[in-house]
Amino acid sequence: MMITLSQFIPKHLNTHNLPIDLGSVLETIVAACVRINGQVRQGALAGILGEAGTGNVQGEEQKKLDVIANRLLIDALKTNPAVAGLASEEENTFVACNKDGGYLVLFDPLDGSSNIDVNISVGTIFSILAKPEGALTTASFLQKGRDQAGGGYVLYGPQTQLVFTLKHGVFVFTLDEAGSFVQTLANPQVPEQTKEFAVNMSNQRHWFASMQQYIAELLAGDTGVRGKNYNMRWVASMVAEIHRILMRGGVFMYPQDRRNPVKPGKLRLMYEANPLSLVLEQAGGAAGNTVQDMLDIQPESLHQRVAVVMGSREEVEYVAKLHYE
Ligand code: P6P
Repeated sequence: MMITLSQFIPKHLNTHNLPIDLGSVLETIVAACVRINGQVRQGALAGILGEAGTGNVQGEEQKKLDVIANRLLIDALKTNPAVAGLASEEENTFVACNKDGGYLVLFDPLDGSSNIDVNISVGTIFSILAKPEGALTTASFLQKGRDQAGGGYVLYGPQTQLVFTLKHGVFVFTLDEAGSFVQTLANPQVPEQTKEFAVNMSNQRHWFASMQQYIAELLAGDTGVRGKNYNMRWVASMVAEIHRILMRGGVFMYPQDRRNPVKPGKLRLMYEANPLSLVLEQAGGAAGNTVQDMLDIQPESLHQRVAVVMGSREEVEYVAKLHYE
């Protein structure tokens, strides 16, 4: 008998003595994602493909669906009294919601949006933090990834799937034809070893030496020091890559680039790397920026970027060792 999300949440909260409001915040995020799913799957039929004609704080061209997804999440979260504030990849500053709320929500409303117009999987990534005592400021959001109350994503792929953790395991739900998320997997575990890596090889000449060495060893396969052949994937949609890794192992990297040494990486710490790292660690995987565990990084700004290596523990630790030597 399949259990729906609305049946699962109260049982999970009760089993692990988690606050009711935490479950309520998760349900609000998920309800907005069901609406985003409806928009994503209409695509051209709703005239919502292509550029919005606006840019975001990242200096990126916004897609129409980026703007739609962002608005759906903000409008939904503002209606939940448990949400004190939110931060979005698409918003320059945080957005105050309900002054008595106990939680903060950070999100990338539509990750991988460069893939939207070519019908490749995209996703929503979310992070839930407890709101610290006192006035709501940007500093309220700058909490280490290990202190998240929860995190996860919705993948708009061949199936629409919700994956999340409230720090007591990872759970996978699939959206059914009636628009309900039904649990389809409990506690997936990331295989410790892998033969599959994901990186954008076109940047290879711009990486630092230790990353170039690591990838060269993978490419050498069974003729090199690693002694086995590797396969490669690159979807250019982080949610899709991380979901594949959660399901069958692998390692995903977006390394620092020598073209801009002051920029630590492309991906964002607070609403991409941290929630996905929490899911992977809860599933036995690992995540870091090649120098320290991702979840131990002390954030300094809302939109800060970070180098990313995440997935099967053996590979993440191997990369870190190369960077120390
Ligand atoms: P590139 C999408 O824009 C994203 O933020 C991640 O989802 C994805 O892994 C990465 O950037 C793709 O970057 O440089 O290959 O386009």
